[in-house]
Amino acid sequence: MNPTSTPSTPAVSVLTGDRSFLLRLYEQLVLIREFEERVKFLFLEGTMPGTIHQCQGQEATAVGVCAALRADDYITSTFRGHGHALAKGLGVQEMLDELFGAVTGCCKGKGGSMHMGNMDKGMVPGIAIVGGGIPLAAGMALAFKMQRRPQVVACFFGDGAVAEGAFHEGVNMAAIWNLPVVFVCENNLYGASTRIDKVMKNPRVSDRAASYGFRGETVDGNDVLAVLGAARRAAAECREGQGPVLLELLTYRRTGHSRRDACHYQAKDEREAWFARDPIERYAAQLLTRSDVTLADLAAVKARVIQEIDAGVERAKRAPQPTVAELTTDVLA
Ligand SMILES: Cc1ncc(C[n+]2csc(CCOP(=O)(O)OP(=O)(O)O)c2C)c(N)n1
Ligand SMILES: [Mg+2]
Repeated sequence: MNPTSTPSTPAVSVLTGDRSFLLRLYEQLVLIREFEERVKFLFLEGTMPGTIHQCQGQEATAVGVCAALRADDYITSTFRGHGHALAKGLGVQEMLDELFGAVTGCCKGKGGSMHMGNMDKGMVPGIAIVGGGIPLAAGMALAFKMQRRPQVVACFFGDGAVAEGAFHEGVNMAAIWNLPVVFVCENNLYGASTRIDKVMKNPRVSDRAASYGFRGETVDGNDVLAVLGAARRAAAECREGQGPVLLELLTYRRTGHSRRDACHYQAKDEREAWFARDPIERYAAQLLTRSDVTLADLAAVKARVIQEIDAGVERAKRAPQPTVAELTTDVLA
């Protein structure tokens, strides 16, 4: 294995790829954006409890990576996990119910926004400790390897996790044992309000892989097909026992770090440049270069998504809340 960075080239062509698969990717991107926008509204309106960390602008990282995985592969996520969850196949209803604290939520209403997950669908509930998912992913991958199961773990984390001790320990362990982990750094340039160049002398995250002896790659994280291609290559290498792989996905958070953050630290010209590279608009423009995809097709996808969310919110508002008797069930520590 050659521990160097390679430029990414999309493995899936928008012109020759399967139409329904490509439209499904579009649907997932739109679903994440619309879900997040609705959740923001519900939160600001005061209908929804708790706080939220949202991923508008980063949809292509979740969709591209999860589309490269199999149903029985796993992901680990962070406090910013709504997009990862939807992309891994969690349902709108179980997620909205969870956000409303209902017993019908994916974590029975006890996890909320920051701990979204469903083990049956291959998502470990979100881990809010920055970098906390990295050693855990290495441990899961070690179990897969020891049990000779052909599964892969994709471990999502932010640029803020890269300077944590957990990153070094988890990544190094995965490297020495060739564990099947795709480390996915969503580099959105900021850890809360701190810009990456204030905390990294070498801001190219994928370079770190070479120092541990495995392959790293920097990818345009706002190009869903580029992400998909890189993630497919990485997952295949992991399945062949040539893992781990580090993918650095360059992207941008359009909203504040959490809902109370007005995001004043992002420069106007920087925001404008990234907004012009919006992952959904870019992918829509790519899709429309096909003769068999029309604006009406894309509008129909969006209408379907909005309808699903509308119905989900109405049900979630009426979903049953846990009783006091359930306070200590499923509590392990
Ligand atoms: C170990 C640890 N330190 C600090 C925090 C507080 N905190 C929560 S999110 C965050 C910033 C994380 O930035 P990044 O990893 O880049 O993820 P992003 O928010 O950009 O998705 C911080 C410092 C935490 N949750 N865990
Ligand atoms: Mg970040």
